[in-house]
Amino acid sequence: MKPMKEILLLIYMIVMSMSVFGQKQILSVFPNPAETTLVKGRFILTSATKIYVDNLETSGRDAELFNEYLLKYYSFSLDISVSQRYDSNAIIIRTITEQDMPDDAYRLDVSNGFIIIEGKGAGVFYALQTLIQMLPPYKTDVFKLQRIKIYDYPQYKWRGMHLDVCRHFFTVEEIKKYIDHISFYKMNVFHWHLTDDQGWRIQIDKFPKLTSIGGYRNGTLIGHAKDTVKKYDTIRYGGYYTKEQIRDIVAYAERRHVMIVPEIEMPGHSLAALSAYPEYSCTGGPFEVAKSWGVFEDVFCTKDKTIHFLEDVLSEVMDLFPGKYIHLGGDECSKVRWEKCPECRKVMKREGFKNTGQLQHYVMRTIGKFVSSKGKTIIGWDEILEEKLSPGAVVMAWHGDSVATAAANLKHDVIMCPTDYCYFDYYQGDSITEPLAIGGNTTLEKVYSFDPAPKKITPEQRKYILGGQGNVWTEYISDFKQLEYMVFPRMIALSEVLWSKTENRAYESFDRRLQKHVSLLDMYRVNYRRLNK
Ligand code: TNX
Repeated sequence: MKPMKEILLLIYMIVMSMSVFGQKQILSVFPNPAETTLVKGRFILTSATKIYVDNLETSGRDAELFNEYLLKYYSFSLDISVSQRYDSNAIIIRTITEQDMPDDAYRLDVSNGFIIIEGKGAGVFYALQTLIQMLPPYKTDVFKLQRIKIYDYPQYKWRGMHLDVCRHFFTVEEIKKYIDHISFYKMNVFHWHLTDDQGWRIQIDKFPKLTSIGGYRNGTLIGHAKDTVKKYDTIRYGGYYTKEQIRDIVAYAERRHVMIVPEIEMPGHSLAALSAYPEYSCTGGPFEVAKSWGVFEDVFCTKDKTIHFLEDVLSEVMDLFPGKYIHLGGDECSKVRWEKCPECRKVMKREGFKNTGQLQHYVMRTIGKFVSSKGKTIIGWDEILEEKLSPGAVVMAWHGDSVATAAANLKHDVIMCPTDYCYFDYYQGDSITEPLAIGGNTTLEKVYSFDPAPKKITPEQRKYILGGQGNVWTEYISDFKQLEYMVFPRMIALSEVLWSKTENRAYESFDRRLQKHVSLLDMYRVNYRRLNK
């Protein structure tokens, strides 16, 4: 028998180690912050806690969003004011411009009587996302927060999520929710794929038929495009965003420090536009908005008339989106029609081209020049590398390392989204038990193992890798519930890959933190894929 004192000491040590374990568990923040120090003690946040900001227009707006969040999930909000003198029991928020701090960095100090937040750029907003993730996953009006010091900043500046709203349409409310999800994990780009064969989704005043005709299809494929017998329903399907709705969404995203990159596809994936305006094709049509998925042979003709049409469309698009980038697509363009088209032949002769592949480059370069003349930067899928890259074009590398390295070598910025790691339309588990998807197999662990820097890249080329993004093509994603299922939790893994330092990343710790984090997702009623226990 051990003496009583020893037993008591043993019990004390077990209890202490449990509480330390408990403290560690508290910090299930995604993406994992750069530097974290746990301090003994707690900060008690209640409805009496006050927020002091240095500026109502900048940090004040971030604080308001924090309040909206508190109100939504905990039914109370805090008093916000500008002040130089602080009572204790307060959150003090300051925007800083320190030169030696990385862009969008922040400090979050949950200390005795105060929570102090300092952020550069979007840093204050990010600090508040970290704080939010530390709050309890149930409704209460007393938060016992672990004291902690965090210094945090991103590794990559492009941390994006893409969404295809053409194959299936998502409402304004759903798009806003998607933006909420993106910004919650400190991601900062929403790549909005607005036009494709199966639907044109953006109002263009000069060409109203783009949406009235191109916005709707007369049925949709049932099952998989690879099924031997193709079956379709006969339900008219579609929708589009008005300019007013788009402006509203742009402002919504801006408040959450998310830049929207609109994509207008050309010269391929353009059947919806051609159904509305067949005169911009090679054959004159008629065409039907596509009901199935894949690559179609009817694409924009390369004649001047079509180029002018595209420029007019883009002028209206550029007016709507204040961001620096316009995505012009450029992927998967069939050359079959161009081969036989007298108008395309004329362009080839005039430009001295030997093959139709050069026409693809011609469209991207001509339109690219137009877009650049308006002060914007163009982005294209990596097929734009095939002939010659347009000046200043950013390459979205979906085919992986070799195209990315080639583009970086030419001193072009690159966004990484290789299919194997970043395609969230791919299966995330056994295709027999998962809901129908396009194919592939991209598990959570696989996404977590993604390294945005291509394998054989030199330090010089590496500077051109802006970051990466998850792509969500929606052929087999017909509603928001399924969208969340495909995105969660893989997007969380990607957010960490793009934000956190490589040395702070280990799958086991990620998995452990995630087990805890999902209780927050339950509170938000996110339809995430259950974790493997
Ligand atoms: C390829 S990725 C496409 C899309 C499809 C996707 C399905 C890219 C630039 N083009 O049109 O939806 O595969 O995964």
